[in-house]
Amino acid sequence: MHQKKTERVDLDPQETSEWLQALDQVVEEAGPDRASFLLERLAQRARNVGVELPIQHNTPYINTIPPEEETPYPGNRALERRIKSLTRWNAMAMVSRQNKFDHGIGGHIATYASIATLFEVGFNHFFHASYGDQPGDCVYFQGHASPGVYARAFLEGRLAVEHLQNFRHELRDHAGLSSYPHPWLMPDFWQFPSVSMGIAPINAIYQARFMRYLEHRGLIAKTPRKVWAFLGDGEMDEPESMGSLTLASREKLDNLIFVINCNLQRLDGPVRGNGKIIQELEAAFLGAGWNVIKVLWGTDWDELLARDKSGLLIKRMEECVDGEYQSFKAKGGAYIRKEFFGKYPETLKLVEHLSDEQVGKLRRGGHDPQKVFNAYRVAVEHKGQPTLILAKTVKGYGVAEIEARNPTHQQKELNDRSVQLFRQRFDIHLPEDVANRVEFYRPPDGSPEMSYLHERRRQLGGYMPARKVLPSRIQVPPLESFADLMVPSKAPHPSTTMAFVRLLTTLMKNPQIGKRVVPIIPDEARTFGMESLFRQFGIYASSGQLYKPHDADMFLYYKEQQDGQILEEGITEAGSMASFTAAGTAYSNYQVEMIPFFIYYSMFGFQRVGDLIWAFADARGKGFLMGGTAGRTTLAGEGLQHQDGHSLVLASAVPTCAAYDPAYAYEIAVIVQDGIRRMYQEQEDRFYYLTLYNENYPMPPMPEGVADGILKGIYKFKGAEKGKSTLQLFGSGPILNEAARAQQILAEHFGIAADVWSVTSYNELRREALRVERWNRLHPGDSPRRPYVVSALDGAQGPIIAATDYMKVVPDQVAPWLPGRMVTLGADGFGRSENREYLRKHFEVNAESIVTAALSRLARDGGFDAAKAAKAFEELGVDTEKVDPAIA
Ligand SMILES: Cc1ncc(C[n+]2csc(CCOP(=O)(O)OP(=O)(O)O)c2C)c(N)n1
Ligand SMILES: [Mg+2]
Repeated sequence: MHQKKTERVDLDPQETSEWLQALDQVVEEAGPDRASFLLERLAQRARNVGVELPIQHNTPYINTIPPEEETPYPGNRALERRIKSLTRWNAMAMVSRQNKFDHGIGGHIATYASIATLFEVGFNHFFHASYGDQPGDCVYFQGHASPGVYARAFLEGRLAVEHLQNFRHELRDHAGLSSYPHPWLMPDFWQFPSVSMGIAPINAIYQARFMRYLEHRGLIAKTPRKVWAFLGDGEMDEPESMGSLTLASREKLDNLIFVINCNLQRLDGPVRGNGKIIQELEAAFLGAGWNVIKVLWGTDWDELLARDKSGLLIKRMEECVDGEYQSFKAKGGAYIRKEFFGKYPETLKLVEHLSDEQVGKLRRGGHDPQKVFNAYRVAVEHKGQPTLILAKTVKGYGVAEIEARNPTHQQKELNDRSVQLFRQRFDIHLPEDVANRVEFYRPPDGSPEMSYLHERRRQLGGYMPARKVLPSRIQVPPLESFADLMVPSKAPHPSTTMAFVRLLTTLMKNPQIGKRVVPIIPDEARTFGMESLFRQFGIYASSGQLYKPHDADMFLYYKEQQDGQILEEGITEAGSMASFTAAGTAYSNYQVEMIPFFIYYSMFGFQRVGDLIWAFADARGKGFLMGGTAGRTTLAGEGLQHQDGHSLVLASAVPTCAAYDPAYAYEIAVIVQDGIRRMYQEQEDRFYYLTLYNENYPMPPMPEGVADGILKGIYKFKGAEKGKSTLQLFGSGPILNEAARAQQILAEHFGIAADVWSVTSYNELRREALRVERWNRLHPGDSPRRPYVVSALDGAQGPIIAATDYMKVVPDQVAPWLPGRMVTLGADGFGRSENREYLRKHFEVNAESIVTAALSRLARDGGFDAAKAAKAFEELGVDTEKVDPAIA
């Protein structure tokens, strides 16, 4: 970065003046575009001949669109103001009333107060609910501005008074409204969960990209559809908010518009008290290749700026920091005159004809429909780049005693005087009794404002937000389609990862649903042996392949194509999860059912991007998360940061996520096939997490009659070969092989017969058992039902030893239903870079450890001689005094 050199001496003022005159002349005669072209060429030449030029990523602190380039407002400003004022009223009333009746229930007034104009101009002129028979724009509403969105839906007649009265009371007799946008709680209304800061920006970027993907692949019609994301300036602090900006510019996403509500405050205080958040964001977004439009000053400033011949007004605008701008609004007109305009006699003079009240009301750009409209118009028409609109607003705008104050975010109630002032401020005309009781108000049907409001929405294709789901058009392929996963594997040593890749290929070739499959990979395809998919299905690249790949003459070359099916996301689990979200909710946003598979290092899923997964569940997302290189002892050589032993624990926390830990190819086939049936054919709102391992071992054929057990979570994999078994061994994933080996050792060396069970999902077993238990609790008079895990084990004798490559708490989930029977072995603690043999010994999950646990347990129960057990430990090479891996 070059330093800005401000201290330079003008060595030849005459020459300087000639250059400046020449520039003035070009602007006058050929226009600003020509001048800009010439300057660009000059800059290029200067760089070529070694002149150092400062890199500028900021424009002056004024509106990007000059007044002369604005078009007149197309709507009826008076009626729109009336609608907006009523929306403000109802939003304020909703929060304020609720806190009176149910103190502390929460809600926000100040945020919507600042964003109202930004929403309303959109609702009246830009947000398309549909494009002909095609779904409309995707609008991510700033989450905690939800009262304003509800208030508008109420005016539109889509919500009743009872809904508003039950804001944040979902559990009352009349269904209420959720605090924030939650499709899970309001499935016909909200589309995009947005209130966890940073989730909306990254999801919006990948949504816009996925829209292009669907268009390029011919799965949806091309429309002028946009993705609008309304974000907070404080929200931009989150790494997720800004982390994917260059994807949007690289992909030329001119279907994407960010609107950042720059009220200069976050929760505690100013966003950048000592600086200017708008300038900071402008530089970052311009640097990232976005089109940036600043909307800082309202129309009443145009005239002041036009008269500012000294240039001191702009200078003053530039030198004030946000902390000062906040004070100006908090302290009012007289203070602004003194502290802002009063700095220079020239600027003070500019406002001498205005009263203090008028000075106080000089509007910021984000509160001026004329300025906002023009910014949106330019953004919508802009080609080749995503657009950022930086709209300067006031937090708590128009709410007397909280405007621009530090605690404004938390303000939930207004006293009578504030309500009175609020009404005056926005000319809110209401029947007196309605106003006094702070009640909700909707003007009668047929009134000019109601007619106008409905007509505007009719023109824009309907009401928003709204979430729609059409009947399913997906027919799941029968299990037989995956026959090669049901028979002994041809390859001598496959892994479950390889089996999955075979399944995915089969699925993608399926003539009915193959095109709906979206493989998503964060730069890990070779790790999972998926590179063969590159050539077969192509990597999505919006501009095709602009180079000849070096491996073009090879069979499996790196093939990028415009209608490629694979999303190769690069090293971003967050970005991949955002793609997974766009794909997994396409059934409702685009009415196209897509089946995403996101394949990643299992360690970097729930742990790394857990909040995005949570939002995915809220959005009723569908699809398959595939946690590759799973297992704390199975992923060898990578060590502590890579070896996952707890993603199944984290997955158990997500209510709609069914998590499985399969051992064999046929188990994967059964789970995925039934998953597609349930999610798509039956339209259940759920998704799947499957672990995939890279250990190579023979895949057995599918035993008869086990499909139901695989799906429910447990089935008997291998009964005792000889004699009646007195011991039960549970295994999952590759550790099932250790259980099988333990079965053999026990039989051959100790004459103990044991059964081996494959536990595909402790999580699902537990959930089912909890459901059954709850039913029993609520129906004490009826004969009790039995959880599946209990009935599956009918007749199975003796203690249970459960071994897993995950934490012990995973099997322990079913312990309450197996009273006193279960001993758990699992991989608690930090991983090591070792090989599998040593890892399994260290974590005590190998066959020898399983045998040890079994003998120990039998010895304690009196079923095996304790002295013999101790001797057996020696033979098995067990160090009874070794360090506990859980704390090592
Ligand atoms: C990930 C996350 N962390 C913290 C919060 C709590 N929170 C809610 S709103 C808010 C401040 C938001 O400030 P800003 O984005 O500027 O929005 P404004 O209300 O000023 O428009 C915070 C910290 C959250 N919702 N999400
Ligand atoms: Mg803010």
